[in-house]
Amino acid sequence: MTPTPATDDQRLAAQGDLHELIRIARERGELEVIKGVNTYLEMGALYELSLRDRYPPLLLFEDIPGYPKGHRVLMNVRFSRIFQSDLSLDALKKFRARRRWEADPIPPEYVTSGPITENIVRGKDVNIRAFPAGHWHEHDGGPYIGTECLIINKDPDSDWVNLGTYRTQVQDEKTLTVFIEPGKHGSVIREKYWAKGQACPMVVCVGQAPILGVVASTSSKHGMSELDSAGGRLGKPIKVIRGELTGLPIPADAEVAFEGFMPPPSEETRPEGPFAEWPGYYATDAGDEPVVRVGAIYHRNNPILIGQPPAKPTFPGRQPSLAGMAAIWDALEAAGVPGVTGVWKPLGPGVGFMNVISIKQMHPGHAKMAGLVATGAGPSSYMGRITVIVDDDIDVTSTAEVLWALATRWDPKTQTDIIDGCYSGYIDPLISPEKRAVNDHTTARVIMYAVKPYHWKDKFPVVNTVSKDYSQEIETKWKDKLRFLGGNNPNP
Ligand SMILES: Cc1cc2nc3c(=O)[nH]c(=O)nc-3n(C[C@H](O)[C@H](O)[C@H](O)COP(=O)(O)O)c2cc1C
Ligand SMILES: [Mn+2]
Repeated sequence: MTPTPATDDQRLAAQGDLHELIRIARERGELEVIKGVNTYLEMGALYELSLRDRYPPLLLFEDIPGYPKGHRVLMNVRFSRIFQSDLSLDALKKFRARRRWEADPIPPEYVTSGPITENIVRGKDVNIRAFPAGHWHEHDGGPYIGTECLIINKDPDSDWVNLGTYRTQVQDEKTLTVFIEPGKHGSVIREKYWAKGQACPMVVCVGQAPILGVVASTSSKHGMSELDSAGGRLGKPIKVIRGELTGLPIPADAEVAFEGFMPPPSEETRPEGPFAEWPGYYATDAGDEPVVRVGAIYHRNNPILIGQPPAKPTFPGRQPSLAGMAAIWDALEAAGVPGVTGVWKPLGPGVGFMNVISIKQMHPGHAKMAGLVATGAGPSSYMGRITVIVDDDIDVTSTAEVLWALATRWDPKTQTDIIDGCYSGYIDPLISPEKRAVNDHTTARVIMYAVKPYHWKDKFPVVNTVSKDYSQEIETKWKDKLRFLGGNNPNP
């Protein structure tokens, strides 16, 4: 079944409110309520089975053994049909056009209470283990309560409040570890406190309006609060309360938030991970990460925690999002590459590793220009690995078409560039132990120019296919009379 896309109104309502998302999904028949599932591996295995579907249902786990009745886990929020558009070039073009009018940021509105203050647990009563956290994959280092979560901290030198999505492991009743890659905003901010010998005030929110998960996991400018961009996208301020211990803003209609302090690593670290990552591997062993000492828990009655662990990117439900492709297309245009007709990430390599760009070749060296920019640009450089440039007659959304272009238009010897030492990440399985030991997280890139060579493109053999226009004319003429075109054959 391929459910129909949601309407703009449905999408906006669901973005702003997790309970509204569940209501709309139930109404559309896209909610699966599952009772009696264990958080240890079973929940993760059911989640993976749901990814066989291009548009997996929302999974709502209830009556979870070992946890208070009413404490629930919701999965597939970001992959639900309500938020996933059609995977077509047309949808990508519409996405780019719509995003250009993106609204101005709206700062949050401080309130004194909300659903999140229905229960406040303080000090010695704090028990993180009362909340269901999936131990998602067999070799994970422990339960991860934060996958699609918000880590909230504030720059000590300005008003900047940052929201980032960084995985959060349960260490004990009162301790979490948060894994933040160096350079990410949450890390830049915490280091400022540590430099002064202070613990960084921090909030970890593990169930919230879907829009907050989107902004927290998308890179935005240094100094720009994701709370403001979420408000802008919804067209109304995000309501927040002030945390009792830290003064940090906590979304007032969130489900569960842990508040506390992260001391410098010189004071305390715990073994964190390993964790099954999105490239489809455990690329690293456990490492030492700083802790959050949790001093207060805020939660709704019957809270819903969001679970969104990584999964091998070959599952149909793990299709890369249009946002990533749009960002690359924008970068190509910003760099002045003319004639781009398509950008795509095929299913399999996941959000990184492989990008396909189609161009209408306009001058000698045009394909090379596109290839070099697409390989080096911000949105495509991190864990990029493979760039394929194809002509504009190739449908970039079809892996078969892209492979056909490679098989027939790409001369490996003369139409390839290999560039060494490019930006990759610690989760790249191809970084050797020797490179890891010296923090060299770089790998090579290949650019394959699967285009008709420019200087003899007009002499390139003609493609063996019926022209689009004639094909359409004949389909229209015959479609009522032939079963393979969806009609009824009067002479079966
Ligand atoms: C589900 C999910 C999990 C993520 N986990 C991590 C993580 O564990 N550590 C990390 O550094 N980034 C992680 N990211 C990526 C960051 O959220 C992303 O880089 C974001 O821009 C960080 O916010 P910042 O730009 O304010 O630092 C994750 C993204 C998603 C969608
Ligand atoms: Mn940020």
